[in-house]
Amino acid sequence: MPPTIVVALTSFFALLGAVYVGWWQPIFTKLGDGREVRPVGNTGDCTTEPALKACEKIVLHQPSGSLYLACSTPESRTHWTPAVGRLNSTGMSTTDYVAVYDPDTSKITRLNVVGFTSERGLSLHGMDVVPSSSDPKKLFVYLVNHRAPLTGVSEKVGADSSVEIFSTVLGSSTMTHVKTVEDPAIITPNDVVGYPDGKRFYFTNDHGAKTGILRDVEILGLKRTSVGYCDTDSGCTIVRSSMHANNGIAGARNNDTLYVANSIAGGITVLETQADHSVVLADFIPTEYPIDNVSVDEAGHVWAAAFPKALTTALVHFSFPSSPAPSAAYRVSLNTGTNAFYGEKYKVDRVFEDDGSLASGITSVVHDSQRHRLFLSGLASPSLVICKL
Ligand SMILES: *[C@@H]1O[C@H](CO)[C@@H](O)[C@H](O)[C@H]1NC(C)=O
Ligand SMILES: *[C@@H]1O[C@H](CO)[C@@H](O)[C@H](O)[C@H]1NC(C)=O
Ligand SMILES: CC(=O)N[C@H]1CO[C@H](CO)[C@@H](O)[C@@H]1O
Repeated sequence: MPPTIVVALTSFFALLGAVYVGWWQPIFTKLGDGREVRPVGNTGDCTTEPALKACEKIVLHQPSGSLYLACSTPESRTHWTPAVGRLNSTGMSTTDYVAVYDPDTSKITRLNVVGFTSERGLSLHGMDVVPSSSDPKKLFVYLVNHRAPLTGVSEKVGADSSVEIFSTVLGSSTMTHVKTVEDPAIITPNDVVGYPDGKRFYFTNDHGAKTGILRDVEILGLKRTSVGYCDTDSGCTIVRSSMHANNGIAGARNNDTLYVANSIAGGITVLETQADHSVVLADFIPTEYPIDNVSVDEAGHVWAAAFPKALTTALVHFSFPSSPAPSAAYRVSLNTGTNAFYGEKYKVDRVFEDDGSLASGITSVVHDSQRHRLFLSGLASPSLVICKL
């Protein structure tokens, strides 16, 4: 072999090695390659509710202790989950539903939909449930709806996603459609934070585009995801772009803070909303594991579903929901300890971790700080999990 080729090949493989070690390996490590599951909080008083499967998002109604859940079927999720590039609309469920779960009685109520005439049905994902500012018994339900496209092949054009606003009353068995919000700024919606007026919300786009090659390499660090704001009277705008791997979004009630989860590199971006609905970057809270959906409890703690082994969750569990994926939950609180002086503003505690035999493929965790209950649920999970803390 002529020396120049040897040199060229050697350099090529050296470069490949360097790229692997310098770039890929940290990503794989972050995504759980070689990581051991370190169980915590999973041996106590936990129960499962297998009637509530594949409930991607759970929202606590704090005054009553009831849980609202956006549910589907594990089977449908394997075909149709636009957030993770599953775009076989032939296999999608159009009968996803919002359920209300009363942890005291274990009663499950599936909300019947009233006044929603679209033949394209509901294919649920992110959700928020917000008591109305004028009547606390009235609740607004904001739902991400991943509709199949009206024209074109779903694998090529992606989902035609909208946000649906419904209203319901605490204890009711129905929810009434208020409005469908569709807008060019709603590209790949993941999660929503609604206002108590039933008209306005913030949302995350979890990718930069519905389909395409760039979308597939966003995992390497491309900053193409965003946060948007919609007002049903005046439309939607992107209020922060060039973010990496946005996923769940949560707001503290009566507070201007928004928390956005990074599902690849981990960490929570803290944004402050302004009077004109723009947002400014306030902080970034790093976490060891990639995290998913975030929620804020009554005590102001931020709870995040985390993936000890994101590769198992994404590659195995989302394809074969019956095979378990390890799950974890983080609690983030303001650091009041002495090291707060040295710049550690937040304390991140790993409160729950399980190898998947109790809590599998968890993507959403919610804490009832009054009743000391932790709820865990997942995109394709076999059941809701409830633990006493
Ligand atoms: C899409 O879903 C349908 C219905 O479940 C299924 O029959 C078909 O095999 C799926 N296509 C692919 C490519 O997985
Ligand atoms: C909102 O709540 C968070 C956490 O509880 C706190 O850190 C932040 O300062 C609050 N912001 C405002 C504007 O009250
Ligand atoms: C709102 C919501 O539930 N968002 C994310 C939760 O976790 C799954 C798994 O990664 C994501 O696909 C969702 O987008």
